[in-house]
Amino acid sequence: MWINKRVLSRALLILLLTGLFVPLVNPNANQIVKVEGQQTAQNIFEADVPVRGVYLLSDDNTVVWDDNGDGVKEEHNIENPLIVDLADAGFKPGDLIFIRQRGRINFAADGDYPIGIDPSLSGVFSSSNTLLWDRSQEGEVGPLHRVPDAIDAGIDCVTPDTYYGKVSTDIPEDFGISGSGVSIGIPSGAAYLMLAVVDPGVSNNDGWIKVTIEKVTNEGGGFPLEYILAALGVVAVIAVLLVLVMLKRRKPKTQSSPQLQAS
Ligand SMILES: [Ca+2]
Ligand SMILES: [Ca+2]
Ligand SMILES: [Ca+2]
Repeated sequence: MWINKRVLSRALLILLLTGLFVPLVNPNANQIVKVEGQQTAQNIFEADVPVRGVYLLSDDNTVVWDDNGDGVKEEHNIENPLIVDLADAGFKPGDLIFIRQRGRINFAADGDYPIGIDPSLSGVFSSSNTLLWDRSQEGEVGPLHRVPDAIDAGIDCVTPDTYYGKVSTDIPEDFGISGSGVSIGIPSGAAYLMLAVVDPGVSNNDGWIKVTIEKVTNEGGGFPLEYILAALGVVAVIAVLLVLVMLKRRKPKTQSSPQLQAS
């Protein structure tokens, strides 16, 4: 009878664990984003982040390498960052959004350098999509505040000085996106979000980066769905373990009763 209980409880545990962790592995398994740079029915926006894009002051150099194997080297320069029109993407000030980056980037396609996986990004909200391209300083695209309508949000991402010019690029309004992503509230007045890779020199970058922006739907919570599922999973596992412990404790009771009678 007890063995049956043990088998039953173990089976129950396995069922619960597999059932609980399937959504943890991929909570958006049914929410496949089909169109790049567009809003989906589930309010997930996905777009490419140009690997040579930058919204900060930057070196203005040209880097050449053969990126298509035809023996002819192509020129590469700094580019525009990803500029997300928040309203078009389905977001508005006051929304809590979860931004996640993934990608594979060669930070120095003209030389030997380790490949970066899911590289860190920085982002800045702005009331306009204005990005300044001031080339009055030799070898540099400025000014320091290239996003003149930047709106402060989140914890400041301290960005590195330029690689060649050794000039400070840091502005106080931007925030970092690294690791498994970041939750951030869209500040009042924001109409655009600019996103770019964190790198002292972007003109020699090759590879790809994709970003997803998801509206966090839980009201007043402030935690992404994944964290809630994980918390529920942990609670359920603890509950199952408690049941197992209770079942095990019953064993000596039933076995000790004949001994008591014998003595
Ligand atoms: Ca080529
Ligand atoms: Ca680089
Ligand atoms: Ca900064």
